[in-house]
Amino acid sequence: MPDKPRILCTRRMPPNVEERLARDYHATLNPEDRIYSAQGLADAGEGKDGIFCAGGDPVTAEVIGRLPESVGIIATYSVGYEHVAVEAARARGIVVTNTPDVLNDATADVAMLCLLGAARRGAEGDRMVRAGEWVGWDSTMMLGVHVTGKRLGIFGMGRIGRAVARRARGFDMEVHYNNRTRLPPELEGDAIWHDTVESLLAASDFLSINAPSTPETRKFLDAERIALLPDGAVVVNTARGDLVDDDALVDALHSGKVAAAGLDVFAGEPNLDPRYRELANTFLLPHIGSASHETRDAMGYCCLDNLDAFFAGRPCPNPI
Ligand code: 8YV
Repeated sequence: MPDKPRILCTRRMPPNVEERLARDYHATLNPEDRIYSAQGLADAGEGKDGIFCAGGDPVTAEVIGRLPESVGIIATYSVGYEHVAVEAARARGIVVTNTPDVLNDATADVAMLCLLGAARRGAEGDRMVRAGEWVGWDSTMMLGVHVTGKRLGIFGMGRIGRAVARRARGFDMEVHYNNRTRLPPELEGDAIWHDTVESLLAASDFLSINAPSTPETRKFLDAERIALLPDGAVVVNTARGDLVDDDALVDALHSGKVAAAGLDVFAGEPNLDPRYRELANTFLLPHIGSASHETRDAMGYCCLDNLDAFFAGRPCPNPI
């Protein structure tokens, strides 16, 4: 290895992050923010010691198989890592790290934005004002779903789910959750545990999806499960789009079974199912859960801390 490890950074990063990366490493940056194909990524990995990648990059088993022996670490600038073939990396002795914790608050804030935006018709109101269609007060104009006192079901009570729960308590919501395992009392607080998804859904006037995308969770919210929600429920997704069966949710939004949906993530994003755009009862954001200045810097520093530890021969703080 030359004097400094050689790092491929697959995406343009915030200036503070690129500065530290360029200072401490032989960094191959991506100022034009080109999106790497699998082939391009494997080619660009030639002669590198580490990969600094991001969500959506195709870090497939094939790409990992083509990386040179010198690559010892893949640090993903994301908490989710479904885009990285972790088992293939492990088989080659490549360490994979992610960025947990630093984005809990920012993502939970956006979950509340989606929850409120959907319930209180934020996008419709904004469109009305901008279009000059707001003609005056009316006692039944733009009535939405009341939030206070309602039950919020959280599917996936990990660090982000718990940050959503903290915020929801501030809105006087009753928090319910389903998780693979019940939380210890100090983390559970007054949240009500459900041992099945089905039981959680039946108690979810609002449903917030906060679980990772895994073979078990994909399309978990399908027509059968939507039928279990109380009529007029509000669905919020800030986790991954593929946890939702789009046909089922679009049907439910049309019928009113689901009163509104606040979505920050979509299957196939940015090419989301176009029917969401046509529905008045959707509040749609372009996957900005972690997009605050502080959080995006912190995510970058987290990747860099993992790289620094790895190349110093220390254990990485966030191995997967
Ligand atoms: C990122 C995310 O914006 O961390 C995640 O898993 O979904 C987002 O915070 C994105 O994946 C960037 O890598």
